[in-house]
Amino acid sequence: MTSLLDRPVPHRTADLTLRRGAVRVLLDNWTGHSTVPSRTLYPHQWSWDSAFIAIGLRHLSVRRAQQELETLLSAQWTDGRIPHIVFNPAVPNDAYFPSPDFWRSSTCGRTSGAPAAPETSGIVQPPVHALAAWLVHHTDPEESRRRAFLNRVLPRLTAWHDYLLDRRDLGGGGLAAVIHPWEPGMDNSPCWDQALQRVVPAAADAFRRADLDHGHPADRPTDLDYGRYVRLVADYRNTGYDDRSGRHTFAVEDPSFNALLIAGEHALAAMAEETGADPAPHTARAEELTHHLVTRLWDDDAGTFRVRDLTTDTLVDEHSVTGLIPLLAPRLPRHIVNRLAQTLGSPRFTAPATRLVPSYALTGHAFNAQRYWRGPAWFNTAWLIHRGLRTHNLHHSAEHLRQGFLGEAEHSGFAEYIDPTTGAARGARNFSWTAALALDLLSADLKEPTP
Ligand code: 9WN
Repeated sequence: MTSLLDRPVPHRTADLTLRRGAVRVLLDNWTGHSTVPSRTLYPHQWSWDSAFIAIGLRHLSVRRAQQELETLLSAQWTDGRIPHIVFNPAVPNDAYFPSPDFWRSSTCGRTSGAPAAPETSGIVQPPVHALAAWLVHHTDPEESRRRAFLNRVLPRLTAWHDYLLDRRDLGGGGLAAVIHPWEPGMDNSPCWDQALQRVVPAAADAFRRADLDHGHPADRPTDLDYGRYVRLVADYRNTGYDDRSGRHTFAVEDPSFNALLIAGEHALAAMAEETGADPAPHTARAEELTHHLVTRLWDDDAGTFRVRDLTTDTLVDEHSVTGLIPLLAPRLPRHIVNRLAQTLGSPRFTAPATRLVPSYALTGHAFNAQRYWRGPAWFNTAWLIHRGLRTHNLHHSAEHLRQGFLGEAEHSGFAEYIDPTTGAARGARNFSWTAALALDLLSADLKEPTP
């Protein structure tokens, strides 16, 4: 343990304090084979959290970062899906809702390929994993080759992307759809409001929220939101988590989710090349996905990518951080990059009290400075936008964001999110991806290749 804390990296005292704090969070939240997002609010393993966490952990221990990803991948279903939660059997059922006995993956998910153990959720989260695996490999290629890390994870990551592109192309336009607001990872974003209106909420007495034992009600989704989340899970579960059952009350194409898939395909191409396989299918897929993303979700008048509601086949008229994250896509046309950079610097997303990017436009009708994904600024989306800015050589803006990120991560006690109007920390503290990504922005080799 001490050896991890004592690795030399930054020289400035402030950087050293930040690094020590971040390492402490990651050590405290490590369970022995993976990392919980938060000891209180989220006591299991989450999918996209683990990818972000591995990106930070690699600076402490490449072995531990590999293990983080491989623990998650060991819960993959045979249809290729990576579940959004892998439950720790040692944690009591009432510590988090929905608990394993609500999802019932090992029984209800059996025909879709859920493992007999561990218990998992049945939905997914954004595909950050291939990018994470490539970055972990790149940190110490020799160690990675010695342990055949890429040879083990590449087939699983490929199956994951195949699942998304085959089973989840619900709109038939070549993009992956999400079928629950938890899937894009931005649970109560105003982008889902229109589609959620069609969902009949489960009765309030049919479930008990555990999040309010730890989180403030003003910071969290409402009871009405939860009623709808529960209904959507129960309906999907009752089809055996079958994507081909044909009936999805909620189905949308999310720009950020698909941009991560594009970045992931580029990462798979790099990994294929490294292992002597053919990268061309992945490069081709990345190109196609970029084309579909622009064709289906780009709104040139608004200067942002939009969410497409598949029930009405229309673009959702909201400005959210999800519309800016496609900056990650390396082959995005230059005029779109320029428009996105403009939108990012506009009053919609330039907050008075944070350099991070608000989750929803400050000027939007549904803006709420405290409530989760309806305004607060998050560290993982800032990291993604930082990476996107660097990908397109917008180094000045990237550095501005990076400096803000590091200062705010430390001052907030590695908060889950920030009120963009006051700069106050909100949600959980000692939050794993905030610590991990701070460590990454402190330690990352800025020459690191963009796959
Ligand atoms: C539901 C774990 C997860 C993140 C999500 C974030 C939140 C869960 C919840 O916490 O979602 O998956 O219970 O609110 O929205 O992005 O992965 O940190």
